[in-house]
Amino acid sequence: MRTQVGIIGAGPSGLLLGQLLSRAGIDNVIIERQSADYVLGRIRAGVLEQVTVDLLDEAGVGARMHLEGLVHGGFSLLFQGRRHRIDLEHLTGGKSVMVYGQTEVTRDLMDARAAAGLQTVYAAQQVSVHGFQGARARVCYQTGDGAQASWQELDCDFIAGCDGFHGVCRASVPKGAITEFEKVYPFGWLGVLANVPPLSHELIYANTERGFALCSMRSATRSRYYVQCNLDDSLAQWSDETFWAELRSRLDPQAREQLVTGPSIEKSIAPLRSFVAEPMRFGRLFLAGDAAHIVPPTGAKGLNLAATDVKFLSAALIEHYRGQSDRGIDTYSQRCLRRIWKAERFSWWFTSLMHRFPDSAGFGQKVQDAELDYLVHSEAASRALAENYVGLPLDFGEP
Ligand code: FAS
Ligand code: PHB
Repeated sequence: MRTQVGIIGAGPSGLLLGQLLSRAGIDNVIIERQSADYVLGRIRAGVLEQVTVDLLDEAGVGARMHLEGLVHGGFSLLFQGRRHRIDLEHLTGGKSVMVYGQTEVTRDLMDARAAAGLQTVYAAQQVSVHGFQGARARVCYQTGDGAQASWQELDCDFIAGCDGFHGVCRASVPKGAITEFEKVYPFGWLGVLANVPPLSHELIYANTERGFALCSMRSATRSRYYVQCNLDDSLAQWSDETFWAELRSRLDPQAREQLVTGPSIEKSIAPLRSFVAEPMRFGRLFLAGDAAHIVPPTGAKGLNLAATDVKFLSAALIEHYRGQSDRGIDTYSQRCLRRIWKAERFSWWFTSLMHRFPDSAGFGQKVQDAELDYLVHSEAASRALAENYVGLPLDFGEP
């Protein structure tokens, strides 16, 4: 089989890239190791920057997002029993964020791909990538199982590694050709999805003596909550009752009053890490999204960074195939990394500010308390938080 761009991974990065390339007439095939239902079953991001909203519109998949998504002009910080609203619209000259779950983004992209009759191979096994440093790249994989198993080979001009943190593409780059930067945090997030109305119309980020909590949502009838938990916690320790009691203990009195509890429809524990792999291009292989970087979810940057990688990569490949130039391809990695490192910094800063660290009692805690107090009483400090939260302009800092 042959295509112009072989895309590994049918998460938001791979699906969005496939959609943008197809709309520009560039042939592509997506190879995904899980089933479509499995991909849709992963509950992840919830907040989209305007850059991501615009890109989904450009990809022709924004209709349901504008119908069902929730535009948020602010959020609150809760600490020492009091809430402080960060007025995004005022602080950023009118910008906002869109609350629309990653699951729905993925579903919209999958539906558009199917409607266009584009090829996606689900449940592909033993995927491997070859030849990307040479004249032609290829992807090998197995379909079917048992007696029906058969090996397939996909010849392509380029491979887009959209296969997430645990994917095969970054792992296939020679060790000496790639540098990895990593910070692992000493706690995780326990997340619960429940069909209950959100306790507040906007998100609440809480820093309390018992740890971090986040009150988010997916719609007016579906809520998403998180509490900071120990890295070695297991889901077996967290019954719904235990979770609701712990969340309640991390809220202010008014929020406790408004909290509606109910059975969880999804519950998961995610470790938190900051990670960047440099560079992001290796001959005919490009890394995009979580395959190249991870941020702690505090700043809601993961999915949004993936979207801007895809924006730069799709533009570069379109420019190449239109015979205009290879400047986009040659500058892809450095353009992405400028934005990625600013988002890594913000996500690390916001995570450090809002979580309780086991080894930072005493002086460290007093400094954290002082920074929170300063942040909500300084318009300049709040503006810095707000402009990073809504997403820096794509050309920020460019000469
Ligand atoms: P993804 O990991 O979403 O997709 C990669 C795809 O590649 C997967 O479908 C995988 O099955 C496939 N794949 C992997 N190996 C393969 C192989 N060898 N062959 C073929 N396919 C392969 N971001 C936020 O902004 N807010 C959040 O709250 C948030 N919560 C998160 C919670 C968790 C547990 C995780 C892991 C991430 C979270 N993120 C969050 C970040 C997340 O939203 C990512 O940024 C987003 O999924 C990135 O999308 P992709 O780059 O497409 O990677
Ligand atoms: C979510 O709704 O899942 C969400 C929202 C904001 C974050 C992280 C997760 O910072």
